[in-house]
Amino acid sequence: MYYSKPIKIQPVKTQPFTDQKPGTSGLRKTVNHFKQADYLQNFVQSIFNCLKPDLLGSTLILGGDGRYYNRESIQIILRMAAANGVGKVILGQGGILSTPAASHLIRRHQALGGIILSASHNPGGMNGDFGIKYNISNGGPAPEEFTDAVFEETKVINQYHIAGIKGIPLDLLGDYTLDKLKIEIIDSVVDYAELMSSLFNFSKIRELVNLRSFNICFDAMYAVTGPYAKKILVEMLGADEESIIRGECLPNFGGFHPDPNLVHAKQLVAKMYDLEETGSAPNFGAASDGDGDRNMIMGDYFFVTPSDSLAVIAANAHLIPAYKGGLKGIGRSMPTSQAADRVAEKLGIPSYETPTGWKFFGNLLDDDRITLCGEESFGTGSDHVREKDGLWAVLCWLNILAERGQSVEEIVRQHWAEYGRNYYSRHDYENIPAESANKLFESLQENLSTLKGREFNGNTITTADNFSYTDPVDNSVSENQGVRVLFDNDARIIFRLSGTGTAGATLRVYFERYVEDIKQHDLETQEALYDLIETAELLANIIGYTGMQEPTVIT
Ligand code: VG1
Ligand code: CO
Repeated sequence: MYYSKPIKIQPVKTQPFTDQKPGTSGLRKTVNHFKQADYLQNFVQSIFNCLKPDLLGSTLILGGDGRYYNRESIQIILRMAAANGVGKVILGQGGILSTPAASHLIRRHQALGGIILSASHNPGGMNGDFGIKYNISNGGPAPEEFTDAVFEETKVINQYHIAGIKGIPLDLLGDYTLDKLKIEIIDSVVDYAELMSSLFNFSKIRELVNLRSFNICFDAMYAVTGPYAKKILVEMLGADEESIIRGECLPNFGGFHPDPNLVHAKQLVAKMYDLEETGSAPNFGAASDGDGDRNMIMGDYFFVTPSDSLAVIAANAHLIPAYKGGLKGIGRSMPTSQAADRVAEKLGIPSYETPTGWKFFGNLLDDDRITLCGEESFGTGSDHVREKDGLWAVLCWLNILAERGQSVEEIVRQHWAEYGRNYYSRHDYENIPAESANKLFESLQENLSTLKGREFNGNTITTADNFSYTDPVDNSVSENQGVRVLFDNDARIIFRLSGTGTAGATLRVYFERYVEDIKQHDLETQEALYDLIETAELLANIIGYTGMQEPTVIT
C-alpha cells in the first residue's frame, strides 16, 4: 500500500483557452499544444465541473493508448481527481487501456465514467498528436449535450484543483491512496479477455487456428492492441507468436500512423498479398489502430471493406454464441455503405442511420434497438461495450470462419451473390487550409437545392441535402452532419469535414454504388466508382478549391 500525505489544496488560477471544442471523438491536438501550461488541466477541470455533484466520491476508469505524454497526463489527472473529491480511480497498468477495454471496465464497475487518453489513429510521439475524451456511465463516448457543456466550461474556466503531491508508480498492480483518493491499478487486459471468451466459441476458434493449413497475421501497429492480441490470440487461442507483428506498445508507434487501412498497414498488406513472393499468404489478416477500437479485415489476396465486414458479420451473427438468439437491429453511420441495410431487411429487423461518430450509437444500444453497429472508417462493434472494438471484430471473423470452413474471400463473394455488391471508397484530402474547405462547402451548400432531378453521367439525383439526425430515443437533433447526394440507382456521394484532425481541414468524400449483377462483382473499385468520382468533382470543384489533383489517402 502506498500512501501520500494529504496536502492542503489551493485552487490554481488559470485563463481559458478558446480552442477546446471536442470533435468527433474527444479533444485532439498536437502533443506540443497539449503541453502548454494548464491546457490539459483546464480541459480536465471542465469535465469535472460538468460532472458535479455526482463526481464526489465517484469511481472513474482511467487509461490511454500509451502514446507519448500518456504517463504525464495520467499523473496530472490522478492529482486533479484527488483534489476534486473523486472517490476511486481504476487505472490500467502503466496507464494503458484500449478504448473498448475502458468501455467494458466502466460498465463492469458501474463507474460514473472514464477518461481515455488517445488520439486514436493519429500519429504519436513528441511531434505527434494527443487526445482526451470522457465516456459516460454506459461506457460510451459522452453525447453532444455533455461535450457542448464541457466546451462552454472551457471558455469561462478561471481555476482548477490539483493535489500538490508526487505521482504514484503506474506499473505495479495494487491499491494506492493519493490523499483521500483510492487508486486501484489493474491488469489492462484480463477483464477484456474474459469478456471476449464469454462472447465467442473459443474452442472452435482454437481448432481452426491450430490447423497447420490455417495461418493468421495480426498487425498491432506498435499500438495498444499488442498485449491484448498476445493474450487472446496467442495465449488463449493458440496462434503462433510470430502471427502478431508490430506487437510492442511504443509511445511513437514506431513513427507510423497507427491507422489500419491499406495505406498505413503496409507490412500486413505485403504479407496478405505475398508481395515478397514466398509462395503463400496467411489465410486471415487483421490490424487495429492506436487505441484498439478500429479493425481492418483481410483474407489471402483479399481485402474486406469495413462496410462489407459489418454486413457479413450481421448476416452470420447467428453462428456466434453471443448473437445466436438473433439481432435486434443494425446501426451504421450515414457515410457507411448500405450493405448492412440489405441484411437487416432480409432479417426483418430495423436499421438505423446515424451521424459519424460512435457517440450516436449509445442511445440505440442502451434502448435495445440495435445489437450491431459500424462505420466505414474501420469501426465495428456490438452491445457488449459502447465503443467500436477492433479485436472483437477479429474474433467475429475467426468465429465465422471456424463455423463455415470457407475462406474470407469465399464468404464475401457468397455474400455479394446473395445481397448484391456495394462498391465503396473514401477519398480524403488532408491538411487543406480551413478557409478553402469552408468555401468549398459554402458553394456546395448553395447549389444543393438545384440538384434534385439533374442527371450526371447517367445517374439522376433524387436527394441532395445536408444530413440532420433526430435521435429516436431522446429526440436530440444534430444538424450539418454531411452533404448527401443520392441517386436513383442507390448510388451515393457524401461530402463531410473530418472532426478528428489537428492540422488544417480534411475533406472526406465517400462514394457508393450498388451492383446486383454477379457478373459485375469483379470490377476494380475505383473503376466501378469512376463516374461518381467525376461527378463529385463537377459538384464540388475539389481541385479548384483545394489545389490538389488527387486525394492524399484512398480507402
Ligand atoms: C473519424 C471517422 C469516424 C470515427 C472517428 C473516431 O472521424 O470518420 O467514423 O468515429 O474518426 O474514430 P472524422 O470526423 O475524422 O471523420 V477513432 O478510432 O479515431 O476514435
Ligand atoms: Co481509434
